[in-house]
Amino acid sequence: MIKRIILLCLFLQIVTVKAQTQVTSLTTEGLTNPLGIDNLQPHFSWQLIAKQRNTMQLAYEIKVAESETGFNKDLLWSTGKVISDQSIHIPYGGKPLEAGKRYYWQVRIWDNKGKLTTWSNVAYWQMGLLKENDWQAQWISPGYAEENDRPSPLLRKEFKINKKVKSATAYITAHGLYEAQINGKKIGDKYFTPGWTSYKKRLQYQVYDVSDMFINGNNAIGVMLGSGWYRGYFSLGNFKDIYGSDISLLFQLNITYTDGSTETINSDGSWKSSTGAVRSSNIYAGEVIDARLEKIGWATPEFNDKDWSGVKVQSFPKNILIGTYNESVTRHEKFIPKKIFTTPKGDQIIDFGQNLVGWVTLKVKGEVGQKITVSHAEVLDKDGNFYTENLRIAKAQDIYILKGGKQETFEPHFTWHGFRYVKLEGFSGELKPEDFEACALYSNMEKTGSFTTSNELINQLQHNIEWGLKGNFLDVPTDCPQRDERLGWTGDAQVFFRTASFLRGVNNFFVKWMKDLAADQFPDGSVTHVVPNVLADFERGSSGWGDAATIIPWNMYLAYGDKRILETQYQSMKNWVNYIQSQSKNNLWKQGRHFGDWLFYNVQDDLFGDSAITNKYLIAQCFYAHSVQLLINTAEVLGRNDDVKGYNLLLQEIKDAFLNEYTTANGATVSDTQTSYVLALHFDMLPEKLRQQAADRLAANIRRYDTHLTTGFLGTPYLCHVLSRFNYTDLAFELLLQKTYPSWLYPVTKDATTIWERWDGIKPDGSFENSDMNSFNHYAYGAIGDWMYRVVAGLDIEGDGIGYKKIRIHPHIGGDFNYVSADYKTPYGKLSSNWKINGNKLNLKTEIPPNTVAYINIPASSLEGITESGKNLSASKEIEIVEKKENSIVVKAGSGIYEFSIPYTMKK
Ligand code: RAM
Repeated sequence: MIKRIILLCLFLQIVTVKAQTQVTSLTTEGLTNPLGIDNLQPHFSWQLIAKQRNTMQLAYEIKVAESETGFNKDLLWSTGKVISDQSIHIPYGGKPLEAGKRYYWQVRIWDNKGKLTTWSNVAYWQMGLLKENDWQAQWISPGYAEENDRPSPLLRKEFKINKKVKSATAYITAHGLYEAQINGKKIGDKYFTPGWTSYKKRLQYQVYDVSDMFINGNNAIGVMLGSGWYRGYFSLGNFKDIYGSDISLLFQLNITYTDGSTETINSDGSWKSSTGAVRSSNIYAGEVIDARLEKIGWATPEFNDKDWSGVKVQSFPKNILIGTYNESVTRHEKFIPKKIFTTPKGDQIIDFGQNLVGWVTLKVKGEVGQKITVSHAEVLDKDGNFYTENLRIAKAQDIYILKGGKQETFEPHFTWHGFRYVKLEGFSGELKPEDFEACALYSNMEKTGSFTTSNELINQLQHNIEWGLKGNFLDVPTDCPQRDERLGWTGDAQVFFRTASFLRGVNNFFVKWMKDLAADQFPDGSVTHVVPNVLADFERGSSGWGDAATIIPWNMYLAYGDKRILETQYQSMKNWVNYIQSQSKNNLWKQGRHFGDWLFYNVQDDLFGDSAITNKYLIAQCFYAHSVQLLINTAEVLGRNDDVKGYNLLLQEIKDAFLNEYTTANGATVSDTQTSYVLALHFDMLPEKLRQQAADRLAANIRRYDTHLTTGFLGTPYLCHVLSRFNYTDLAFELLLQKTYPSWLYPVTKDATTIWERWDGIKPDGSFENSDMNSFNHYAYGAIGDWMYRVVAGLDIEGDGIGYKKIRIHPHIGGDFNYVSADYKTPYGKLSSNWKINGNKLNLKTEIPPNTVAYINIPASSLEGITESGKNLSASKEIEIVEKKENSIVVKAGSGIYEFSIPYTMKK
């Protein structure tokens, strides 16, 4: 009996604890338990789980300790109770932090229900190396004379361990790329490390917890290097040695034993070097592996390296070394062959069913010296043959030479390919599906969004947008992943940023890239076309491209609510604006080379009559104003009042100049294209009284093209937003659902599994666009994703509620959709909007994260008949009715799940 009572009490306790608010998802610098933080004031964030609706944080308390169990003594930081609803980006404010040390933290909060939560689980972070002389390791390069093809160097070191290891941390970076092992096992799960930055100014190192990788007695470290971005053949023109001709390693291993003593194993003159199976490796060309030359066991202690060369100690700088905050590239989805077949030309092909970025792992059994060639392609031509012309000079070929005898497994190390199909040469006998697996590789950012609807083509479009991101977020945001390019084009990145932020947690990814943008910015303020910059000096200063300097930081701030991005980028933003100003005369930016509305609809066959050419300087003027506006917004947030004043005056002059130069007295733009109206309206270039007429002209223009878009890279992202803003959402839906060229769905009807560079990469007759520039994995046009999340599902930020502290939920019912279901992980937790037409009812289900408030726009003109969770809305105590508009009722609600049922009449 007593037992039962105790059990019941325990049960009740669990139930009440569960019903209470809990603190969860602790992150440091946006990462879960990160290693290698070199910022002395790391930022903390957490989320709340609350069963009760309308839960807010009123106060918090943070404790930081030196050990996981040390929270009752010797705290480094204890905030005490801080009255604040801030739960993201709280800077550390305790005792100074030391290099290499691990710190532990916990938080509890007081909620608005009068409850104090229990302490959260313990989270930790570990500091990186903070000063140049925290690095005891020396830069080393192979000691042998390199061959022309530059086989991948192997570097090794043996050492003894006689005591019990308590903890061990490895700090690694390279000139080139590295793959490191301890005792024959790969360290960590990352690829293409140390990642790509503006190497001469900023070189990342990675930090690994290797405590469990040692054995008692002899141990070995083995590191293989690849040329990669640093010195491999790369960039437009396929140059080598862009950052230097050396290939080098910096490796430091700090071991702490259980007896408290420490030891450091460093890269230094005692290491050995040689080459192995990887005979050459370049990003575009692919990799050549000769298994006959494999040094079996080279990274294990049993290996005999007496024939190996020594190493060269180098004096490369260590003061440019920085910690890594962006999520490194890791392995993701695996694909098995969908189809194996022979083409009309007689090639043996595997179709993996998805245009992906990564490589194929294959198993093969054959003769010694047998050569296997794996070529990659995104598409087949209209006759069904393997098509690689659009890769330009990128060979994209992996070549394997067999050792023979037993089954062998191959995959490359320091290259990647963009492909759906592979062509296989050199196999004897039939290809067996189980011997081939394609693996996608991309930066390991958290998935944050999903979007599904009742329309399968739109779902495929979403899928394609997501794969555009997966294929092109490989440490830097690239334009394309397959041809001899793969560069961080600034224009592409800025147009896609907002969409990307819905799909993945891209904050750290872009914090890094924006720092490279600033690092490579020219002294005159101009921004390079690609970041990190590997093009000629004159390749800079284009409108719509350089504006990545202002557009991305501002939008990062909106999405993630971290002011630091504005602080760190402010000078870069200002320099860009000042650069434009220096290029302008009478406030008109009318010089320089600009890409304009890149890849807009261009008539070849006079389908609709007109090519949609928008004057490049008209575009430049619009982006000039936009960048100035974003600089003003930023200056306001940072309290730089002089700049706010000065740039506001400038903005007015820029807009006046625009009106004089690019609009007629009746309010038409001189180019009279969709893009010209879209930019003029989206960036508020026109006075209030001219706006609706301009929107009407835009709508008429779209109708003139038989309800087709004609926009290129710069107009496309804002097209539907502008239509929605000026009461043309129905037309925006028509454009979205348009299936014929040019449209978003046209490629979907052509079996696309990614977003194409051009609206007509494959033409209606099945032939290809010009192979000089015809990527089938280019995310820019995927920027429509933003409108789908923000307008169709209606998930947005309300007013000044940056980081989604205040949320607007404003779904738009339209198109042929019966339902739309979207969710998005905000910094505060899950936000969702699901709407569904159910006969004469519209059901709207939405989830609002704790510690936020939402303004929900219910599509109805009166409260009559509207229920929430089965009760009359007007009777609800939890939901406040804020505003009744003509076609919507705005209600305010706190966190929780809400289910509205709204009377609905189908539109005719
Ligand atoms: C192409 C790139 C990129 C674009 C530039 C202007 O080479 O693919 O998408 O931004 O040109």
